Amino acid sequence: MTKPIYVLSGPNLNLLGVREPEIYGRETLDDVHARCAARAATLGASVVCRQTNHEGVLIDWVQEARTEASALVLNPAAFGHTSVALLDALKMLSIPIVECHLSNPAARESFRRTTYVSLAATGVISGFGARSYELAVEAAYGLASKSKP
Ligand code: CA2
Repeated sequence: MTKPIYVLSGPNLNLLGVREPEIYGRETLDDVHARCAARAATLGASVVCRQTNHEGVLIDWVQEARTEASALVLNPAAFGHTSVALLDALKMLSIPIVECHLSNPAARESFRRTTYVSLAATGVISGFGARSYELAVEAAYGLASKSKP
């Protein structure tokens, strides 16, 4: 696999480890990205990890992933519950998409039960804290290897 796995995170996740540790854990996003890089390295793969608070920037990166990535791991954060534009961008990808959440949105407020991103995702990993990202990288790698032997 020559192309990297893109690991993209949405709004407010830059504050990970700073607030609400009871929900999101104590690790920072840099720690999470380091976990992803380490997991990818054990698989002989690589990751490109980015975070943005801006919907248009996230959509630009999803479009970039269409040609530059072997698979996409996406924690859309709140945009997952609101953004049809993000869903439309994801639908243009033919690479595997693994939706990833630190918490389990289905066990939280009712407005978190609608996730537009899930309509385009190959699979979803939620509720394992920072480990959700590692598991998502592993799943993305497996799917990408299967689709492009
Ligand atoms: O569990 C997840 O990963 C979420 O995607 C996180 C989003 C939330 O809107 C989704 O329903 C589930 C919120 C991200 C906010 O990030 C924070 C980080 C540190 C402190 C407070 C919020």
